[in-house]
This record gives sequence, C-alpha cells and structure tokens, in this order.
Amino acid sequence: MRRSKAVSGDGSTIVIEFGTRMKSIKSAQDLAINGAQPAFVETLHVGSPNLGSRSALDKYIDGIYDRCWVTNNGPLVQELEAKIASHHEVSHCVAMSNGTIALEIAIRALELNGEVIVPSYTFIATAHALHWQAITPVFADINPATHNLDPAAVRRMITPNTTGIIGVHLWGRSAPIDELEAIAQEYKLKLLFDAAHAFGCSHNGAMVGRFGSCEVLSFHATKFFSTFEGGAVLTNDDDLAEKMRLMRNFGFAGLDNVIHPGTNGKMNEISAAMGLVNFESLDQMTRINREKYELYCERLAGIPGISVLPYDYTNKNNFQYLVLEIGEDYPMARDELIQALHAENIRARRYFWPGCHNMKPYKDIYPHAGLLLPNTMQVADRVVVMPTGTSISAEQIEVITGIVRILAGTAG
Ligand code: T4K
Repeated sequence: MRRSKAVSGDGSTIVIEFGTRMKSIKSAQDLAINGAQPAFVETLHVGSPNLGSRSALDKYIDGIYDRCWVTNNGPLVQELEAKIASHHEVSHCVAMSNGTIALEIAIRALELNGEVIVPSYTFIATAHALHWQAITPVFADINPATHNLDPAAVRRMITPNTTGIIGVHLWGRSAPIDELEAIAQEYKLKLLFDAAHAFGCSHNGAMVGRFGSCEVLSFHATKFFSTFEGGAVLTNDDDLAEKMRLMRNFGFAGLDNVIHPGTNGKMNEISAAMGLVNFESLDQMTRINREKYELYCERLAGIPGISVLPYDYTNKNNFQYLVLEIGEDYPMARDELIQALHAENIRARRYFWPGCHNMKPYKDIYPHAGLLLPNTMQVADRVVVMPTGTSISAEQIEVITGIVRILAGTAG
C-alpha cells in the first residue's frame, strides 16, 4: 500500500508528517505553489493499481508453471471469463489482451463501416478503435449534467453513411441506454457500448454487459478491476461471441484451419491470474471506493465553485472515479488548481481534456468540430479527476480536500 507520511487534520489546520519533518498548512503561504515543501513525499496518482493478494497470485503462477500453458485460451482465462460473465449476468465474456483491441474486434465483428457516432468526451481509445479501422468517428455532444452522450445530439449527427453508435458509460455511469437503443432501432444502426469504466455497474437495476449488441470492458492497470493489461467483450449474442473468439485468435478454427480474418487479441494466463485474484476483492474495493467518495463529498461540501459528480445510488457503482467540476465561483481557474495540486505531489488529472476532437488526428479531419460540441468543451474545461481508491488513505483525503479549501480561501 502507498504509505503517506502520516497525516492528520483538525479543521483549518492540517499537520503533515514526513518521517521526522512536519509541515502545517494553515494558510496559503504554507502551500507548495507559494514555495513551501510539497504536502506529500510520494506522488498520489489517479489510477494507482488495485493489486490483490500477492500470495494468491503466486499460487496461480505456480499452476501456470506446472501446466506450462501460458496463453491461447488457457484454463485461467476460461475461468475468469466464466466469473465475469456470471457477475454481469450475461451469456458470454470474451477476454482480450486490452480494452482497445476488444473495442476494435467488437467493431469489426459488427461490420461497422462509414461513420460511427461517438462522444468526443472520452478516452482517445474509443475514437482510435474506429479510425484505426478506416471508420470515421463522428463526434456528438454530451449532456453536461451526466458527461454522457446527449441523445438529441446523436440524432443530429446521423447521415446516410452512419452505421453505428458507440455509447460510453463514462466514469462508470451508464450512457442513456434506452434512448440510444430507440435511435439505433429507428435508424437501423448497430449499437455497442464502451464500458471500460463500468465493471460491476448497473443500469435501471440490470448489470452492464447486456445492452446494445455488446459491451466492452477494460482491465488496464488503472481500472477498478485490473488484469495488468486486459479487456473483454460481454454479450448475449451467441454468434457474435463465437465470431469474436475466432477473431481474437487469427481466425483459427483448428490446428491448420483459418476460417475468418483475425488478429492477436488473446489474454495471457498471468493476466487472467491477476484477474482471478482481484475478483476475490471486488466487494472490498467497491466499499473502499465508496467510503473515499463519500469522504470527498463531505469534506468538499460548501466550497464555492466545487462540485463532485454524484453517483446514482439506485444502481450498482464501482465508485472508481472521483470527478470534480470547477465552477466560476472557485477563485482559481481549473488549470491553476491542477498546478497547485501537482506542486503538492497530488497528480490530479484533467481527463478527458481537450476532447478527442481537439487531438491532432481528429482536429486535422474536423478543424471546426468544436462548434457542434459546446457541452463537451465546457465540461472538458471544468473537470478535475482526483486520486482515490485503495491506495489513498482517508488521512490523505483530509489533506487533499483541506488544500482545495485553503486554495478557495474558505479555510477557517
Ligand atoms: N475506453 C475508455 C473510455 C477508456 O477510459 C479506456 C482506457 C479505453 C477505452 C481503453 O482501454 P485499454 O486499452 O487501456 O484497456 C489511462 C489508462 O492507460 C487507460 O487505460 C484509461 N482508459 C485512461 C482513462 O487512463 P493515461 O494515459 O492517463 O494513463 P497513465 O499511464 O498516465 O496512468 C495513470 C496514472 O496511473 C499514472 O500517472 C500513474 C498510475 N499508474 C499507472 C500504471 C500503468 C500506476 O501507479 N501504476 C501503473 O502500473 O491513461
């Protein structure tokens, strides 16, 4: 576990212990941006991996050595797939080497081409998975309240060349699934979901995984559920699952028999072992994330210009992302706040600034896309994602939120 140098807080005064050194933050002059030493010796990251029991992992690795079977649909991959499918209440989990390959294979298996509508406010992999396959990502605007696709904006972007929609369950909060399903049905479009953030989450009481034609998970090191690198496609469509199983293994249907074009998207046994270990900690990780989220909410309450993007308690959440929005009432601009936090070794992130449409590969195609994406631009300029999860202690959150409060000039 990350070991902050013990930290305690008492209202307006924060006392931080670094080994034998102490730093008190009582006012702005005690902040690192004003020349004081940083609050933390070690950098606090967004996305520090959740690593389950080392001894449990060692046992799995012993088995891998004993069997001398390290990849190509090994027994641990199959065991992990069964557990993930059951957890998400779907018929099929097709494990892959990472979430991006899983998206690419799903897109290809669904035979998308021409134009596909996606949000610009997402990790670049969502757009790249299309562009990489010579499909044009068409960016639709989001609802600023949810950060997810705005169905009305999706409708506006449909053309005769549109073949599909990729909804993203951003921050683990479900996209407007019902509305997107209605649009897809009306225009005869394929619909799939990038559920990279949504492991273990639900929509209207039903687990993510069954919606659209399929849904794609990421198990990257930084994700709630990690296999170091990894991903999967969840689906209830037997034929689609079978096709993707072929595609992730070069299309092999037997020793010398290739019956489908394919690539190498296989998950290896070490990754599956890490997944099986982490699977045992799902409830614990969710509980810890939830406690940290609630602590952040409590400690940041009442600071003008700071709001925490809420989770919907009527659904299952993994509480992985702690997303702040910095409003005009906060005395610093978002980027100044980020700078101040980084100076304290708090590596907050401005995900997903500046929006995919503003990244070079897409800006070159659509130099004026921003005109149709006002909510995306506004949200991308306001968001700060804070370190949270199993590697961040409650005491560290006391300090982090204390700093945000002092920066707001509201301490004491
Ligand atoms: N769709 C969506 C919506 C996604 O968010 C993602 C991935 C994908 C698709 C694609 O899935 P994958 O192909 O990745 O499975 C990170 C992750 O690399 C990326 O997986 C993730 N989304 C995205 C939201 O965040 P970066 O560029 O910010 O990662 P990076 O390397 O800066 O890591 C973040 C922090 O985590 C680091 O500052 C330090 C810490 N860290 C990272 C690693 C790898 C550790 O402490 N230990 C580690 O091992 O993209």
